Amino acid sequence: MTTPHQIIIDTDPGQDDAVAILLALGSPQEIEILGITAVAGNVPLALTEKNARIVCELANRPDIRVFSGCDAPIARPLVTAEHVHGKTGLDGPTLPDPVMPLQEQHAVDFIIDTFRNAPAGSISLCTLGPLTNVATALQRAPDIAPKIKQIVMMGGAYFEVGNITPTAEFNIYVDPEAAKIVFGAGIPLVVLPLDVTHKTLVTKERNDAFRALPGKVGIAVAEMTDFFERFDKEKYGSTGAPLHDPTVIGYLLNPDLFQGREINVEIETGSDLTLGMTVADWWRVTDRPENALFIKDIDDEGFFTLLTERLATL
Ligand SMILES: [Ca+2]
Repeated sequence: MTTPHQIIIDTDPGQDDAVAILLALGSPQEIEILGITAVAGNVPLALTEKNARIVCELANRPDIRVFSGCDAPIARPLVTAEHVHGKTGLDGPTLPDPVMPLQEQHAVDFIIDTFRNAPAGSISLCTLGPLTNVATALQRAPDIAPKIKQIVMMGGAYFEVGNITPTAEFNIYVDPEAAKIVFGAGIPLVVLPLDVTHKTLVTKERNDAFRALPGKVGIAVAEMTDFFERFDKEKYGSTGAPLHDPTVIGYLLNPDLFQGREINVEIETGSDLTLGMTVADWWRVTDRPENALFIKDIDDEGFFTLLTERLATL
């Protein structure tokens, strides 16, 4: 048996974040979660840290450590997405308030300490929200950069361009200064952009498959994906809601389900019109050095089979 991936999940739950966390919790052979760090994003921090604990308890894992992080982007006021995720961020199912405690340590300190105390290249960071916690950790402790095995992130877009503005994806748009720090840190990056997640749709058949799982997790996931489906179906006229963040965990579990290119990606922080754009040199028309594996395609059938299988174990 191979050693499991040791990971920190940095997240702003969010229904799709919740499904990503559940996929990781349903894969204990391959993934060991060292901690979950909450950041402000889809909803304010007080809700994202609470939602992270709600999700751990849904999976009967109150032992997972959840840390609260930054409540606002590095240089801008917070932009949230209640129009997609509902008022709580986890609208859809009715889930009890969490009993498990929040850790006392700040998420940024947890990230710094964890990497400083681990062998180089042993721990991956999985980011599912704005990059504020990670960038703040890198600013305060640049020595951790060479110790991070990789950052696998949901963020950005190239062919799909944008979802929160015509040219920007939400996670990058909310804290573009943070994204610029992360993309410039020399850490191996794997980017799961809208180009992938808009091919990862919860069709009715897939939603039915979640709902039919034994236990409360499958029903909760069906209700969560039902909720944000309303928004996306109306907006994109698609057959189901894109399941953004779980692709990050899917990549860790089976990278063969994904295809992309090593390219240069820069973050726009100066233009009002295109703020937060991921300027991805897909066609390699510049000499700028490669800094990310930018994923474009997914075997969505294979991914949903894996996801449903793992949720069934919870
Ligand atoms: Ca998210």
